[in-house]
Amino acid sequence: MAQAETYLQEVLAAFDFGAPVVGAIRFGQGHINDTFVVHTQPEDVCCRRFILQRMSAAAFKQPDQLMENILGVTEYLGREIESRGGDREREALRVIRPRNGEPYYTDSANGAWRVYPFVEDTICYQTAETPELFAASGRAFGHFQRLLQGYPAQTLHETIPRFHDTEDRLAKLKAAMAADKLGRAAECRKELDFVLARENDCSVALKALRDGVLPLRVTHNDTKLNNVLMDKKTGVGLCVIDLDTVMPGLAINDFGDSIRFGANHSAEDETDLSKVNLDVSLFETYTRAFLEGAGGTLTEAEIDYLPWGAKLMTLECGIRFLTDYLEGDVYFHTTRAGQNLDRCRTQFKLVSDMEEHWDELAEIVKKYK
Ligand code: ADP
Ligand code: GN1
Ligand code: MG
Repeated sequence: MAQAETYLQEVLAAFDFGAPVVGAIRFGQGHINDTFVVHTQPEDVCCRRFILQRMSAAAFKQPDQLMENILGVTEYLGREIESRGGDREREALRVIRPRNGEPYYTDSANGAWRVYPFVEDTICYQTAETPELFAASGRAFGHFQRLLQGYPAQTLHETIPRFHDTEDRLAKLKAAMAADKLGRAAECRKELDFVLARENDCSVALKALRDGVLPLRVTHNDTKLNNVLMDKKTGVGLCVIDLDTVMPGLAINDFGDSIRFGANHSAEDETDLSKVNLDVSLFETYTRAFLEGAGGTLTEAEIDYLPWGAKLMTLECGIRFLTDYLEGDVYFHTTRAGQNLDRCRTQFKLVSDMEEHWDELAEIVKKYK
């Protein structure tokens, strides 16, 4: 697919921003969509901004279904937030339809684009700079789960089939390894052995789901720290964004993906693994905040399985980065050679750390039951 920039003029003309557009530039550090910030110049204020995104065609095969989910979820969240006396415009995303009234715009090359108002006076963090910040994200994601507790899960489309099916992710890694399209497999032997030694782990959460131990819920499925906007003034986790993967899933995965990304002090693609360490106290901070935000939504079994959520989301993400590396970096955006392999290595380092601290993690979650 051609560079998103190629279609920008066409796409900008397809939306009514309510004022002249003065520019659009790339924005954010997401790995999946092409995100732009659009600046407009209304008469009443000096500038009003919007987020314009081309949804990743590699990740999302059915943009119509994806946008149906997002419209349903954002409208439901809006009503829940309003009924609790919150500010709907700042605490939830709102889809702005193109001039043709569809939920999104399809460009001349079949790219799918959507627009949201830019939520101003917020900060999007890439690392948990303080425990308070990490706690704020935990409360926001826990609360998100609580707000959507009554959402009719059966109406949601599976925007990425088998998204957190770790058994399937493992099978795909094995297939990529066998195909070895780019001759990169030899370089990844150590990483593959790491995964194979944990083959049985890949089934733990799925088995608990199959056995009825863990319930299926409406979950976010991509709970990185940079998918929640923090209020600049209050520091509160204000608005959960990146709703592309809201689908039926496991609450422990929402918890776990946040731990994977935020309970350490390094970048996801750090090359010096001595800097990549699980911060157990951040694990505790997040556990407390997430459960506080969820406000009694989680069952005792779910709380017991939280450390598994952390380990499996981290292992699975490493498996996905490794698979993408072997397949030629076709899924996750990269800015340099070897970045997906570096990302995989940080994930596996964190998995090892979690195993080392396993008893401590289990003790921590017990405290909050
Ligand atoms: P990706 O799936 O590629 O991660 P996101 O939907 O998370 O895409 O958007 C990428 C980045 O754009 C976010 O991390 C955030 O910085 C910014 N962003 C997205 N939506 C908004 C919004 N409505 N207001 C302000 N910033 C936003
Ligand atoms: C992607 O979209 P973004 O950058 O928030 C990915 C997640 C991964 C994450 C790893 C739809 O998240 O599943 O955990 O990268 N999102 C999708 O950083 O695949
Ligand atoms: Mg994102």
